[in-house]
Amino acid sequence: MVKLILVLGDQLDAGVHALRRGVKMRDVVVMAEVATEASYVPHHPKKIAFLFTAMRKFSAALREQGWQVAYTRLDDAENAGSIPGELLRRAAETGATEVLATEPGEWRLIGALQDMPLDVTLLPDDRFLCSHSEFEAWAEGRKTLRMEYFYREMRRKTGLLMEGEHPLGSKWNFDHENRKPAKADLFRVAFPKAQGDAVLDAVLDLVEARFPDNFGRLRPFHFQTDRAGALRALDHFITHSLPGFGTYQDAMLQDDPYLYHAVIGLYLNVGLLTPLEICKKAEAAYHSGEAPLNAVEGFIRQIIGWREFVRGIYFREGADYAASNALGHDRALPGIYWGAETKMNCISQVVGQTRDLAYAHHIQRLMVTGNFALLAGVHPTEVHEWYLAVYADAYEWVEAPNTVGMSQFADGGIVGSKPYVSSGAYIDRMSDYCKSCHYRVKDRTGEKACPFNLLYWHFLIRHRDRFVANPRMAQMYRTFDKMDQTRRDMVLTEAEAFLARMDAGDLV
Ligand code: FAD
Ligand code: DLZ
Ligand code: SF4
Repeated sequence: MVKLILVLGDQLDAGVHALRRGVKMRDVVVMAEVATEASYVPHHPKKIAFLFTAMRKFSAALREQGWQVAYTRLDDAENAGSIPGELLRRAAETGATEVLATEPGEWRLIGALQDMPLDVTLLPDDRFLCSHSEFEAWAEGRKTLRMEYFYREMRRKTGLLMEGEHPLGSKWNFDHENRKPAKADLFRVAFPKAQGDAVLDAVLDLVEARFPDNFGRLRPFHFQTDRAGALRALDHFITHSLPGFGTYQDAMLQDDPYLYHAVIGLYLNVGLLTPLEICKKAEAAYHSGEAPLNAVEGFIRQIIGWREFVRGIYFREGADYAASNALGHDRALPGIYWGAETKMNCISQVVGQTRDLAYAHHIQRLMVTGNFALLAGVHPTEVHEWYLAVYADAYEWVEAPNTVGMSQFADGGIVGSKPYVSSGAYIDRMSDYCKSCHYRVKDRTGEKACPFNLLYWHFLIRHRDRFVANPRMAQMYRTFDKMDQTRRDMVLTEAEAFLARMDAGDLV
């Protein structure tokens, strides 16, 4: 009897579990552009266009391979508007009662599929290196879960950068050689821009008409939208940027949004690339002398370490994780995140880049927009929804642990051992933003004091009881305690005044 094979927008891999279990001559693949998925947050128009174009091209490739595909476009008159609705419609059309689905990357959609009046089998998403049960077994009995130890297990499991039982170069982690500031460099090879085609053009027109008010610029659109293009982007990164990846991983330059980053997260997260093929190419570049070990190790750690680790946390912590608010923060997300004018050059640059490109690299997300939201005490759910909306690579399983956990410390320390907060000094060291800012990064108080400096102390005081005994934060408290009382009072008063002005919608 015919079965329906569900392929979601972020499951565009011919080897995805549900497709492996289906029978070409018998089953019908269901793919659908639907309003619920396109609007559970106001996704960046580039993200929607990327996904719909990649879905359309993937469905055509499946047909060429002999699959029968029932594909629904967003503007089809019969579109039921949701994934369960589309499955029910296709079930009625074909007489199918069974659905094979690969587990979605979001509790919301898992729940919706489990509640359906059809026989739905959720198969493990084995595009990842670590299954839920393997993560559970690793986490079991540990007081704290730290990525570094998990990562070593993944190195052993994959054999990447290993010499027998030992890590290549005798160390697991080469980060002490990384994280240097970068200089504007005329010779950095530009990120390759994809050419348009008829499928993309039709989707761009659709997205323009249907999502006119979503934050973000739709055009120009340069992302790749199929596997061949994603492979080209990966090869470009391995050849031109991987050698500088580690050293400049944390650097930020206002005229260079990508620096030495890979810009492959969006392809990897939808299945156009696989984690192991990426890591093997990076490893090969080390062995052929094209990239140094500090770069290759650092890059591979992001993929088999951080990426798998945060996924493990998301599924281990359960459906309520994304709503965590351990620090009790309740400020509304300021308008500057949606492009309202600001005198803080770092925020203006990162939000502007996000609006134009649906991309910001890790340190921009963590130490500029994330840091500011945490210092200002913004409600973590609002921060989470913003990150889920604005980046082309954002899916809840990876975005929520990074935002709610790593960036906002709203999970109380499951992902990270201390909050990622810093004054303006860190941003000044790692970027060229402060040079052209209205505020003065060296000023701790006064009219031109950098708001990150004011809010940094404000945050430490607000949460003194929680963090004063944390050994990784003790130095911060000692520095504050050494300030004279008048200075301390002034910092707090000015921080309060800044927050009040921001809440009132004044230009800050
Ligand atoms: P590179 O810097 O070149 O790194 C290579 C790859 O490593 C990435 O493509 C990604 O697959 C992986 N990676 C690196 N860091 C992480 C990490 N912390 N967690 C998981 N994978 C990682 N990443 C997402 O894929 N989706 C998200 O929605 C997302 N939201 C984030 C929100 C916040 C607040 C923060 C601080 C980080 C977030 N990240 C997210 C992690 C990271 O910022 C992005 O993976 C990275 O910026 C993507 O750009 P890139 O492909 O150029 O990555
Ligand atoms: C993000 C997204 C968007 C914008 N639209 C669709 C869609 O129309 N159809 C679809 O199958 N998937 C879409 N997605 C991806 C899903 O939201 C994603 O599969 C879940 O969030 C689980 O990760
Ligand atoms: Fe950002 Fe402060 Fe530097 Fe201005 S001075 S760019 S607000 S860190």
